[in-house]
Amino acid sequence: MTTCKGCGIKIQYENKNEVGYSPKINSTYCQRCFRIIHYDDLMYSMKKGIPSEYILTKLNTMDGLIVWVVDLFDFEASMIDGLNRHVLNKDIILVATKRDLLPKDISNNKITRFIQERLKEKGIKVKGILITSHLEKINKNLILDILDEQSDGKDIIVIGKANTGKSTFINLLIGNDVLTKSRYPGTTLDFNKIKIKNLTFIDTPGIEVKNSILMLLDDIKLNTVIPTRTIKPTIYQLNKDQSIALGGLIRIDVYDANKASLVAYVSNDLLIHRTKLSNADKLWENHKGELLTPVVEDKMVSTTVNVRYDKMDIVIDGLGWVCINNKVSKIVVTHPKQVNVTFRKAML
Ligand SMILES: Nc1nc2c(ncn2[C@@H]2O[C@H](COP(=O)(O)OP(=O)(O)OP(=O)(O)O)[C@@H](O)[C@H]2O)c(=O)[nH]1
Ligand SMILES: [Mg+2]
Repeated sequence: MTTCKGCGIKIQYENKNEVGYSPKINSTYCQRCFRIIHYDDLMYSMKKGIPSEYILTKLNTMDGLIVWVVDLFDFEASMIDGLNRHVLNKDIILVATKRDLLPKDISNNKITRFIQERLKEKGIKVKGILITSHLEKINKNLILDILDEQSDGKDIIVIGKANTGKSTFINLLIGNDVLTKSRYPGTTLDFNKIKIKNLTFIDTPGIEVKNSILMLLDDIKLNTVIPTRTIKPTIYQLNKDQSIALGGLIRIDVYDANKASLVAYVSNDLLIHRTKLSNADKLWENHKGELLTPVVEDKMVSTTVNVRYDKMDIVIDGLGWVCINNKVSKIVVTHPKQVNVTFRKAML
């Protein structure tokens, strides 16, 4: 059986419309990977990733070191509840990717402390944390040495939610884009073994992300919300009652602000509008889909919160987060029903 070098799927020559198709006998890549790599053409989008049961069941038949890849920009959506149990308590090294998207003036120590605290709250135990970025020159050999030591001769199984950067991370260690990566979730289709020096890595399909805004946006709209460069935080000073619109996707109403500050960490291609709360209903009624864009077709629901920390993040899976300090009495977040919103102690 030949499998595709890019995505791990079994190559087949019969059915054009099924995954794994290749028109050429003896190809090393399937047609879909070929088109993603050479033309940035996705052909068809798997979007959500593979159901987690398939991946976790298969994982349980394997032995090895788990490398768990987490996207620093989309951290909450990267979490996997009960991870230690799911991997039958194998050792886990956490690799936090996309460091380049976060502001440079924040130290890696601060990010590491945030991760440690969040993992503690989630009850997830890992043996080590590595912070990486595909844009920075990483010390490949150092990382390979660490993984060599930790894996103790066993396979290194790279897992995580869809689109967190698993295949990109392995490519960094290879020093070449052998594995297929793409900006859409659901790129890797099956377990895919690859040797780097004396180590055996296994790339795996991303575990499906169910409640992310990325699932609701078409490919064109995705380009507005997925950041491709370091985020420049957008800062607002708020007084009295104010409303902030993140495109036509999220509305944040702030009550009784008293020199409050609100900082948005979202793609700089996403338009943000601030208005007096008393004008907000009209703005949404008249301009949703025009001035307030992009929009998704989903029922909008509201959640009311009080600020529980000095600084609190309102995290929207797939979109980023907004940090607000406690100089407000109440916040109402209106968001698409299917999208997860988390309130956490500020990350940065
Ligand atoms: N800015 C930034 N983008 C990254 C980084 N690593 C990966 N990406 C981007 O994230 C997207 C997903 O990368 P992949 O390597 O395909 O992610 P994956 O986890 O293998 O995805 P699936 O196979 O779908 O589960 C691509 O657009 C990458 O270019 C990084 O360090 N920084
Ligand atoms: Mg992949």
